[in-house]
Amino acid sequence: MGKKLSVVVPTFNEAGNVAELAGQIAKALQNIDYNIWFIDDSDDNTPEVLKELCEKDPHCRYHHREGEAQTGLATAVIEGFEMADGDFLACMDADLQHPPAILRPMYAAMLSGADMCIPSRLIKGGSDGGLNFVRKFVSGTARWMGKAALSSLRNISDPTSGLFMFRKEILEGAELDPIGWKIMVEVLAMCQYRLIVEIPYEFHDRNSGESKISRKVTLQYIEQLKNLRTRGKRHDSVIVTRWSPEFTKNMIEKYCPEEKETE
Ligand SMILES: Nc1nc2c(ncn2[C@@H]2O[C@H](COP(=O)(O)OP(=O)(O)OP(=O)(O)O)[C@@H](O)[C@H]2O)c(=O)[nH]1
Ligand SMILES: [Mg+2]
Repeated sequence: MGKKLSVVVPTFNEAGNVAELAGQIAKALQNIDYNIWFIDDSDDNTPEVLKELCEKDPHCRYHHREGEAQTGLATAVIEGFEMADGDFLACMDADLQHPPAILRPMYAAMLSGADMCIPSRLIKGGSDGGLNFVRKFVSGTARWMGKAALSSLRNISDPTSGLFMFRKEILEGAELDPIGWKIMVEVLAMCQYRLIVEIPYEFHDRNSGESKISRKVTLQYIEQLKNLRTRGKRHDSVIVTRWSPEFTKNMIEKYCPEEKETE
């Protein structure tokens, strides 16, 4: 029996990216049961573009939020996790910095028994897509701070990105607090899980549209880490496994082989 995958995509003014993203996800997830949940806070024409996309592509759903008490990236992702009906849930940015093709090996990792799959730019076969020095420094500092503050992040090579997949059940009973930008940090600290698989991936430049990251985000991250130091669960018996690119290919072949083209 196939497991269903729901990909949650938070969107803020991503009109130029969502159709391309949905198309690339469809290609990546051929013969896999999946849907995409766009949770949108845009103030441009993205909702109209999403409406049109959802009418055309039966895998897509969207929820546009307006006048809700809290908007923002974290509440969007958590709301998406609550609405989505997959056995496995994934979180992915809309701007194609996370290549959709990675969803297939992530799904294979989940079928192989992982509770969570965390792609990494920083292990053999991965790449940060040539980030400039400032971006590298900011992202390295965020990782270092996270690992210093929270033991649950220490064995994970790339714990601060917005790209991950997990079994829906790990959310049961976990109190996720929607502040800040780093939802995976929240999940790693607050949920219970045993096996994490890391697979390499290549990060890309934003496809179109603008970055929404701001100075406020840094302050919220520090607040989130302080908060999780007291709220976070203990994770004594977690196993983190790293797959090489070759092993990843074999696991796709074993768990979710791509359809061979027939004449
Ligand atoms: N629903 C919702 N989504 C948001 C919000 N802010 C950002 N996003 C989405 O969250 C994802 C990550 O935001 P980005 O601006 O790409 O942040 P980033 O990747 O850290 O920064 P860049 O590397 O500059 O792109 C994108 O899909 C955004 O559209 C928000 O307030 N609400
Ligand atoms: Mg981005």
